[in-house]
Amino acid sequence: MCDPKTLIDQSKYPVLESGPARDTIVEHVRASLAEDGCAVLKGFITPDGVQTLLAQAEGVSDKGFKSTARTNVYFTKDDPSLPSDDPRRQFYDRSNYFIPADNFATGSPLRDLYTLPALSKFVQDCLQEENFFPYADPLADVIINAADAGNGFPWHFDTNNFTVTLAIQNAEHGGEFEYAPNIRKGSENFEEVTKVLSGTSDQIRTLVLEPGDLQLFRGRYSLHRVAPLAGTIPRYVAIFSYVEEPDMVATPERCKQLYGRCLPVHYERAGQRADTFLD
Ligand SMILES: O=C(O)CCC(=O)C(=O)O
Ligand SMILES: [Fe+2]
Repeated sequence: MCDPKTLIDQSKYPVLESGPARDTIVEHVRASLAEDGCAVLKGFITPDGVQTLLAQAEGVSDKGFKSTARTNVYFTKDDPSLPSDDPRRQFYDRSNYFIPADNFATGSPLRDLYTLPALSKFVQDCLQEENFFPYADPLADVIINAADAGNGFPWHFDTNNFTVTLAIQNAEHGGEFEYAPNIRKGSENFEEVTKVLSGTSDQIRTLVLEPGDLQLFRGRYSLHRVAPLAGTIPRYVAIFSYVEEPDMVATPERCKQLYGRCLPVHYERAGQRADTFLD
């Protein structure tokens, strides 16, 4: 068992204790988030810390759920009543898959980092969210987004307000994080979504995240993707989820879609019995 604090480069990011240095970093992150909904803390995790997290990711790399289902930008089902060129009707393959949270036990580096109270407090202060709780979903609170050669994680809007990601390993080629900041603020803006999908938008920003970088991102309003990637090295990014209410878990439908399975808690919360649940 390692002390999760030692994974963080505290000389560069003294964020676990209050003081002027922490305040400066919080201000910087808030300014970036206000500007385009995204902030990156380069080298937040030390090189040794990255190796520790990579070893953990590699140990469970076969536990991901590789869904063959094609997804649209909104994670919704096809609606044949809409015109065929509507962005809601554009579906894409993906080569990413999630390694569910129950592969990251208490006492393991990734979960201990996620549950480090001072780190959660720092993230909350940066996001300026009054209602802020760790996700209570045992399959989804802290996961790894893994991607093999292929399409990556195609363009989408997140269904949650904010996401915290930690880059662990890059692919050999590609896998950049691309986003069109705030194009959904105010309206659905299907016109700009269509431009992004067809590669004609001039609003796309590209980030090359390095292992150890921490990213805070408001993905509900900014269309984003993990660009296609190539080579034999998988891309690994840890995703820390926080929500606005305590004790929240995903719906059984969402769980099945992302992880290929559910736990009793998902059915119970949905008021269903596991043996009678039909998807
Ligand atoms: O892997 C990433 O960098 C981002 C993943 C993402 O967009 C998501 O999980 O919603
Ligand atoms: Fe996303």
